Amino acid sequence: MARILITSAIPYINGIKHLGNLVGSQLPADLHARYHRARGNEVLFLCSTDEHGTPAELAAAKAGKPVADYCAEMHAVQADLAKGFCLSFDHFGRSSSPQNRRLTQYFAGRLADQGLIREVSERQVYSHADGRFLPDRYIEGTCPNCGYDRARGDQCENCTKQLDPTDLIDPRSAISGSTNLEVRETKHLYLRQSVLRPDLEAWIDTKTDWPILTTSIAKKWLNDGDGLQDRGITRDLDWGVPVKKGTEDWPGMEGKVFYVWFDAPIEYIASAAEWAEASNLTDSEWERWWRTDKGAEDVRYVQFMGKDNVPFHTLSFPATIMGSGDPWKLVDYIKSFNYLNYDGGQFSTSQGRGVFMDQALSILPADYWRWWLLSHVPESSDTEFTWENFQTNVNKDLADVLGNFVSRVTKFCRSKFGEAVPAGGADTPEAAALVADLTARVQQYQAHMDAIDIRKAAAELRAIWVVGNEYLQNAAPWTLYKTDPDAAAAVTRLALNLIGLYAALSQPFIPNASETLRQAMGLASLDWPEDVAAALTALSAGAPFTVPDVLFRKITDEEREGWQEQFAGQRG
Ligand code: B3M
Ligand code: ZN
Repeated sequence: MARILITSAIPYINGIKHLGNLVGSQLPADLHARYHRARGNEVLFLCSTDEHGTPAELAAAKAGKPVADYCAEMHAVQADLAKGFCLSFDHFGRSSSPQNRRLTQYFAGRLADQGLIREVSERQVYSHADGRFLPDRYIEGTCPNCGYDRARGDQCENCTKQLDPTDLIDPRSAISGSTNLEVRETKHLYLRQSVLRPDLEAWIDTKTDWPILTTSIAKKWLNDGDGLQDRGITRDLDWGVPVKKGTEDWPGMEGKVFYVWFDAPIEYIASAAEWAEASNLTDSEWERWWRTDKGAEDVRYVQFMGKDNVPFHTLSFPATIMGSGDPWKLVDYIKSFNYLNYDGGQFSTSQGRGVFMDQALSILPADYWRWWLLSHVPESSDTEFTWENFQTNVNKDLADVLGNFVSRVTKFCRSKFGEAVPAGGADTPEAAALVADLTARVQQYQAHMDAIDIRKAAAELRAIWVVGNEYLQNAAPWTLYKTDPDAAAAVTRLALNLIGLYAALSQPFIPNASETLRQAMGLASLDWPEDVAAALTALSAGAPFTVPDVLFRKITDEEREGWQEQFAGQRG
């Protein structure tokens, strides 16, 4: 049994996420977690909300709430939506947890002990109109790298370059819009990433199996020289992890907090500690996932994220881990994604453009979204969501192919043989050919799932559904029944067993439909078909079943047009 640690990039607390966010981290991570659990592996799947830094402060100010209250409320909202989408986190933590505070301060202390922190008297942008310093997202301007005119002080969304506020051309305050800014001196801690550059480069060079998207971004910033400049890890903000050296005060750093991108990845570890506490487990139970001196040697650690998060996960966080000198687990595989666009433009949280998680669930159940999003996940390039494509694919794949198969088989059986698996008849050469074909296809499906080639896996799963339809169409038990009821019974028995097979194989993609099918087929559990031939005899003659309600309904043209209109503007 393998042990797989899975983390999804932790979503910012500043509002409900859109489908582009969902498909770029949490949803594919869930697919991977469900698949490995189904294969009998031991999985720890963690996510959290990213609650510090300027995104949280700005959103709370906009909502007119104290930031701690705002974060608590939004965490509950996001946790609820995660449940709605069947995201099977073992724990959904909070980066504002005491565990993360302790670990973040601990790591800073370790890095300081190793001589990897230096104090820098830094020039920071101060806004006269706002009466405060403007770190990170509090400031916007033109990107010096690509010329994008809405780059933020921490990173350019357009070219992914990590920035400092003073890098921006024509800067303005994100709070007031004021350009009456002044650069003032303030003292901050810098992580000496430049010292760790050779180690990071050697480590990245061993990752020859990683997606090109991941390694190309890592190498770009590694070789640019820029990506590995020493980086400020503290900020002049109130909200965040107070700067401490382990448990001790840090002279000169009073009133400052750690930078959100310093503490956010550490929350991956803290989330495991939160999980142990919430589950009444000892520390050694989470440490066996995270410390190679305490059992994590054989853990495979996989991270999921959008491409804009890659520099922080390939360089900054590994620098924290390596620099600590402790035996923490480094990531084994980073699956990163391009962007999902919305109907001719970008999804945008700040502009309220696109479909957001709560809205999606209010119009259709989770499986419809999960299927479309995962089968169109932006793996090799950016992808576009259009309502036409959504309607076409959902209707075809889910309603016509899978749903229709289930409905025909169960209804036919009920009408001719009753609501139990029929006896009689013998296996035919066609049935044997079907088993051979499916055995090969299930192998392929597993290979794609193992490799996290999600689109290929979805295509193979769809092909597996199609093969069942073709078998049924050719065997035509409704005709056969008139001349040879026994032979028709054998076909029907096999087709009912196919439903059970589909339920097990489809569970990582469409868990609710799978559960409906499991119950309808009277299966105690959804066992992975390690042996396809055996799986197709799991339901033996006499086993009762029920005809499930419509598994997937079709999206009508009127609905599609209505939604197109409803989601054309900004979110209200
Ligand atoms: N919260 C950015 C994002 O949601 C950031 C990810 C942190 S992962 C440690 O895209
Ligand atoms: Zn740029």
